[in-house]
Amino acid sequence: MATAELLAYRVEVFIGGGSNLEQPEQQLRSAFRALQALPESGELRCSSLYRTPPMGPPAQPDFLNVVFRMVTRLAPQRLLQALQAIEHAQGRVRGERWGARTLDLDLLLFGDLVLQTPDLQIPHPGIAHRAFVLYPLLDIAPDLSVPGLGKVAALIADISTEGLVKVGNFC
Ligand code: A4P
Ligand code: MG
Repeated sequence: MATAELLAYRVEVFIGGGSNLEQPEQQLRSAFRALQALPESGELRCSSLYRTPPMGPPAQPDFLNVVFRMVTRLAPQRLLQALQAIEHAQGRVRGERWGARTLDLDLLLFGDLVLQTPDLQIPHPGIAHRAFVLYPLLDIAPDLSVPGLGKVAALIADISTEGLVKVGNFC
């Protein structure tokens, strides 16, 4: 791996997983195994699993959502590439924005990094408005703050939980 793709230190990252096609729970379990196998990364943990109503076009199944936490030395762009490769390996087809998908892996937080580039924004821009991200994040890291936005526990106060169902433990 090129040096520019590796950091000199390990960073705690949070990754949002979502699926609403082709056995969503199995899709998320496969994603978990793929994250476990990433190089230069470890200490993988999961939030509870949630069933969530679709944000976006309404004529699509409910999603299952989970948030993964791990530490990694992969640089942000390298990690994004790895997440997109996992999506691709699980049959992700990029169609309509916010449409149904076998697997979506979003890089939510990368330590306290703030990054605004055309193909990668960290924190993920939707983070503050999405129950399907904030509730799993709170599960896995109750004291977590989002750079520039504050505590997850405070952000959640403004978010409706309508339709959000905690299915149970995931890993
Ligand atoms: N990109 C920029 N920043 C990031 C980041 N932090 N993490 C770019 C991941 N990708 C990032 O993403 C489009 C482009 O975003 C990528 O090429 C990457 O360079 P995509 O995965 O190709 O397209 P998308 O996912 O359809 O679009 P978008 O706008 O990223 O949607 P989201 O925000 O991922 O939302 N409803 C429920 N209930 N649960 C869900 O999980 N997910 C979505 C997708 C919609 N509705 C949902 C859910
Ligand atoms: Mg996405």
